[in-house]
Amino acid sequence: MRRRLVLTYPNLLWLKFDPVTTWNLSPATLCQLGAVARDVVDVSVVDGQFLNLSIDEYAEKVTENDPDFVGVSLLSSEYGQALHIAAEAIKKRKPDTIIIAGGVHVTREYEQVIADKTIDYAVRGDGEYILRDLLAHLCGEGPMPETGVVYRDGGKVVTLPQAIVENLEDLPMPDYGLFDMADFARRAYAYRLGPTNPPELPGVRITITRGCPLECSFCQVKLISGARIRARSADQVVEELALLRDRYGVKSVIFDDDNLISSKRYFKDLLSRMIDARLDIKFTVGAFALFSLDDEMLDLLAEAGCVGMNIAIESGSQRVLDEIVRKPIKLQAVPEWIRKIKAKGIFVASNFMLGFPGETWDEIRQTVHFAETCGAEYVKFFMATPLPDTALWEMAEKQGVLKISKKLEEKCERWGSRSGHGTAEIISDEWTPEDIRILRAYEWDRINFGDPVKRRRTIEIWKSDEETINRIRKDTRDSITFGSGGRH
Ligand code: B12
Ligand code: SF4
Repeated sequence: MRRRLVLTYPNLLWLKFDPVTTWNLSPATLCQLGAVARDVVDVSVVDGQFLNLSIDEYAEKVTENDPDFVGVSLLSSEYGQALHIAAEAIKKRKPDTIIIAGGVHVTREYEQVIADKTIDYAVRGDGEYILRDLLAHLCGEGPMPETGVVYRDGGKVVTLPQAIVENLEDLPMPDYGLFDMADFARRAYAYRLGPTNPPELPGVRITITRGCPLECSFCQVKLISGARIRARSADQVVEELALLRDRYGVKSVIFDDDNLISSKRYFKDLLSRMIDARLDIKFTVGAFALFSLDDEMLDLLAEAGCVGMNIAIESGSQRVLDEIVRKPIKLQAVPEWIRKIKAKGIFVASNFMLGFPGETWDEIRQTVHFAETCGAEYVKFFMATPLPDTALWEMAEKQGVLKISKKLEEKCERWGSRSGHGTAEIISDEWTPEDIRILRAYEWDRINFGDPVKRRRTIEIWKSDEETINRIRKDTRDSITFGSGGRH
């Protein structure tokens, strides 16, 4: 008899109790893993977050069909604790379940993950083939994979090198049949649409590339996915979009890639094929690298159905961009690009970060001023949060301005249950993390919601209502006082 695997997301609301301000993850990752794992086991998917299951309900649902293996996925380390809660609850109900953990958090923090004895295997890096081969091994049908797995062997932890899928074109399409995608597409983003989510319901997230060759100091992507851009073929993407539309009624998507346009040729080719296929799917682009945009690409974007862009500018100070952030943006060119994008009927949101190591209070103020005046229709401020092993971490450590250390026990606390939006880890002679926390929340509120015309426009784009918006605003203000990490 074939053995059984459940692939699952824990519910991050166990740690943070506001469904409106916590990200909904895309089941595509689980469906992608399932599409390969089904070669060796029967697979099902439980998304604890989307179903908003309590810990008990979650453990019951995951174990109801008596699985042999449970694969728990965790995207970011900010919610690392959820993994341990999930594993403990599953083992309490069914102690002989083999728990395999994977995802970005596990890829980066595997030592901490495997230190928890309820977790049997941790997988570092791209999981598709490694999970399949590990399962085959555990079913007695093959050797232990040579990469990707971290496990205990007696008293010793064995750490194999990080895994990578060199050619994404070889992967099968995510097996969306493992999940009620139609329900997900209808409900998951209903609380707020707009440029950081799919722009219309039913809508889903999609990622089609992995990796980025750039060197932004705060970013962990190179460590997770490598510097080389790997992409699904344009034909595969068009086929997947058509399937999402035809089978699950999807009308819109957000392309959520690290840096979707770092290969301009690839991206233009994809857009042309989307146009030729007359997909009639609206889309937004999650973290658009403005410095790669050109007029031809902008025309193609508009024609292919792009209705919103979230552009990552990060700072309103050229010195901070060049010396600290290391992102190749020329601020001078930004307002004109925003004007051109808006002229195509594309909504522009923009991300900024505040409180970098060595940043002056005036430079922070300059960023707020730039955000307000650059033409973006919605702006977001994030607190510079150094992730371990990034250049930003090193910079902050060297300057002696890091509030936290890399020691495991402190990392557990740091990465365990707090959300980075509501915290800041950098100190300065000129400002405190609290200053940044307060500035961020109030300036976000003032710039986006102080003006009634802008407020109405945001409500319209989010397809939201006054009450929801006011609740998100209040959560964000509360995050200053209670440290609950409200986000926007
Ligand atoms: C798209 C994206 C999002 C999307 C959601 C994507 C989704 N999957 O639903 C949104 C916008 C919601 C999002 C939110 C956040 N994100 Co984000 N996000 C990304 C991004 C750009 C791509 C992730 C992705 O989908 N990749 C494609 C899929 C297929 O890859 P994957 O999920 O990693 O899965 C593969 C492997 O990890 C593994 N795997 C995964 N699960 C499992 C399970 C098992 C059992 C196994 C064996 C293997 C395995 O196999 C998979 C296939 O190869 C990454 C950058 C990156 N390259 O990872 C940042 C990134 C993960 N995000 C980051 C952050 C900080 C966040 C937020 C915390 C931001 C915030 N403060 O709110 C939130 C947290 C969300 C959460 N709930 O955890 C950081 C995480 C850093 C860290 N170490 O914690 C990253 C690395 C970007 C960065 N700044 O460096 N994010
Ligand atoms: S462009 Fe985006 S993905 Fe690439 S290094 Fe910079 S922040 Fe990371």
